[in-house]
Amino acid sequence: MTRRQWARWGVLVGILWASGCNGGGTQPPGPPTDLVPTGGDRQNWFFNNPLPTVLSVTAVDIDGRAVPGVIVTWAVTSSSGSGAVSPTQSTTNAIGVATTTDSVGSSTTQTVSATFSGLVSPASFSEFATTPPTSAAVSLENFAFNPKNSLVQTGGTVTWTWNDGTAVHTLNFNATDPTPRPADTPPQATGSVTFTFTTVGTYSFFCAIHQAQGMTGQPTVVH
Ligand SMILES: [Cu+2]
Repeated sequence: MTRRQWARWGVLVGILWASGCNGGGTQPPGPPTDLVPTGGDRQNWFFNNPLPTVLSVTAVDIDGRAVPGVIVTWAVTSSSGSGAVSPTQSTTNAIGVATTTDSVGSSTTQTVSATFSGLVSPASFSEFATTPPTSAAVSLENFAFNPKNSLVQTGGTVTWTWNDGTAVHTLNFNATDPTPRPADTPPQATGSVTFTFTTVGTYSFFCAIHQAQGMTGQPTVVH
């Protein structure tokens, strides 16, 4: 809505109020007076990668009620090398929430602001980036993958090592995972597999024998 439409809306609310027709909790919200960060602040992630959680704000009126239809403008406010937000404008939904995706750039700290026309103090987000690891090791032991989750950059390697005595396990990848990915192994009690990941994404692997008991894991590959 434009500011003029908001003003008109305010007048309408005023008329309803004056006529004694205020519906308490069911009363529509007034014009927005603030943006409250409601998701995605203070993430720790990796240089030149999109953050895993989208940034979100909730527009509220003077009484703290969520306001739909507010056009929110997003901007990276830290210096060059700090990545980008997309889209740079989004509109609050039925529950007053607007979102954007955010990629951190080559700076260790990134700040992002969210505002609407006339807002005195924009909402502010701080995000942090480091270099992703180039290798990770996963041990098959005690009928589990340890650690369950690992992360490497593209061109990085993950090594799985069988360390569970005489117990046999397999390493299988989900058929819908990105490619290339490691080939499935037969059941075995010893050995290791090392794979160099070249495709960004989230993969999921499992032991075909003990999957139902939770013997699963997840490597994430980032830029
Ligand atoms: Cu197993």
